[in-house]
Amino acid sequence: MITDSIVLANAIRKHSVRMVYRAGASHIGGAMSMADILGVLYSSELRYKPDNPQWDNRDRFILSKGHSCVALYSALALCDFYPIEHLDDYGKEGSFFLSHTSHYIPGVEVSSGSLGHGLSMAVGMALAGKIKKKDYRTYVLVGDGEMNEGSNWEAMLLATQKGLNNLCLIIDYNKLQGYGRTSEVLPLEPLSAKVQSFGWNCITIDGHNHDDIKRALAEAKQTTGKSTAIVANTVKGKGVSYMEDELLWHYRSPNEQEYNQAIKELEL
Ligand SMILES: Cc1ncc(C[n+]2csc(CCOP(=O)(O)OP(=O)(O)O)c2C)c(N)n1
Repeated sequence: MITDSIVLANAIRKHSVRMVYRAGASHIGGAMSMADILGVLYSSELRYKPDNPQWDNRDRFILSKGHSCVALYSALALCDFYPIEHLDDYGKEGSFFLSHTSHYIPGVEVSSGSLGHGLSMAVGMALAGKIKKKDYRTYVLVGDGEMNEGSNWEAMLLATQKGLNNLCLIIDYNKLQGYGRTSEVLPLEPLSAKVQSFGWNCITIDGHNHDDIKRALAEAKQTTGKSTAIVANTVKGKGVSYMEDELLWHYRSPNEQEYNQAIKELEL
């Protein structure tokens, strides 16, 4: 169990790069952009029991952008849900560590990867918590490209109708998606104003600043009567110089030399 969010985020980044390199897999850029958010959530924010992943009163966390699963798999291993060596199975034939988030992994609430479904599921979980008078909170992390999916906006309407203040949406706003800049593919701006016009509280932060992330999560907890969205401004590929803000690293897998350089930079 790692209780320092910065230490945890850095470890998540290193394991994520290693997994993607070994498996020859994709999607490292979006894993790196959300590592700090996971670092804060799993070191101090979420309520969970690694030895009892289905504990009824756990906080729920849904990674909706399931293509970035290496970061979540790493966080869960580093927080003792399973041995760290299990990460070596990622992408291997017969392994449950699939290249999109799998609910067969302890600590993973739902399988995801078909974009645009996590927020709807989170609304359901938050609503169930209200109906059952449970005090767990529900968090869902989506990509900015993923916010192009109309289902998200429908889910937001329902959250407002139900007054789900136990629900927190975090948007990993790294400004890049699979095939280009979000501002060019299908712009979201003015994002904060749009979210607020749906009846949500909206907080905009630097998604790599741990104090910012903690403050926003604390404000979300204090908010009454409505759900909170945190628009986290991030950089795709954050932490590795040649990956940062480069569309290429949505799909590309590092070769040996690139891998060694990435690890060197992350160890500085
Ligand atoms: C419904 C659906 N359509 C298309 C895809 C293919 N796809 C995988 S990742 C991706 C881009 C997602 O962009 P974003 O949400 O911004 O993620 P990030 O940049 O954080 O990796 C797309 C289109 C998918 N997984 N699901």
